[in-house]
Amino acid sequence: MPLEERWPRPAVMGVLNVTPDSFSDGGRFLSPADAIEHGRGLVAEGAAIVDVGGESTRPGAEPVSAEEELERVEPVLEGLRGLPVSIDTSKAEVARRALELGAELVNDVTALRGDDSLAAVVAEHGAYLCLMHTQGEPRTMQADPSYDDVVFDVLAFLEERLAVAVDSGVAEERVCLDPGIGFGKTPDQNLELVRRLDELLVLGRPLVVGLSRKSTLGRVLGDPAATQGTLSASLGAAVAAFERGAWMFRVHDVRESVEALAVAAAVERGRVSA
Ligand code: HH2
Repeated sequence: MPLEERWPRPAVMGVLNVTPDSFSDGGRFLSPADAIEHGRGLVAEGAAIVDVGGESTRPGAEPVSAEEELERVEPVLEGLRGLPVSIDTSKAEVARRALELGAELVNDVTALRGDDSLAAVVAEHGAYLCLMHTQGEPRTMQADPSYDDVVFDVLAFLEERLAVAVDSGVAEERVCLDPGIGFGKTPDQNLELVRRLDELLVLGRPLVVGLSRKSTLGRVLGDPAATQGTLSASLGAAVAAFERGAWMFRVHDVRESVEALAVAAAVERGRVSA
């Protein structure tokens, strides 16, 4: 089934970080029982899919081994069996185990550049795949981001990575693309990407955006040292991205995001119900 049918727009992807160091919720769901309860709650609040991640990708984060990542995510995936789940990983070994445990989508922030074996694992399982743009590695990506034109550069990158995925046997109808807000971009570059998000629609694939609580939102509200954005700023950003064609929204605050996007979608339709 094409991704657009599996998760109709606007689809909310709830974040479930099983990490000690994620920038907005690190350490909160390290115990499997807490993480499972939180994940179930996200679905109850209207998440179309829960994105389980065992490695932080925030600026400055240190990489973790596949063993450590698996140790964090396996019990959580077991506890969420039967619910729609994605695995936020760039490692083939972690993705394989997650797909065996029922995950449907692999969310790879390296867009298949982190592990040569990942594309084959996705293809073999007929899984869905999210390819995200980033410039540089998490440890250093905010040091000096530079682009000719951030939107053109991101577009060219995603086009190339989509071709790589398809050449590796991943069905194009199962791929979604993400400009990677906050990944090797200045606040102004992030805003430019959202402003011109519709230009990425030429790629013909659903667009995922992760703006939730990101520091650019705090900068907009006047704090030059902000490391996080607020809930209300996140909702404003999600609606702005929706109006420019975004399909899936990776968020921490599911209920509020579902409600905000339901209204944005109703306005787009000009009708209460679909
Ligand atoms: N952002 C983060 C992590 N994964 N995946 C996609 N597709 N798009 C994103 O924008 C994105 C992502 C970073 O946010 P968070 O999960 O809150 O922090 P951390 O990476 O530290 O876990």
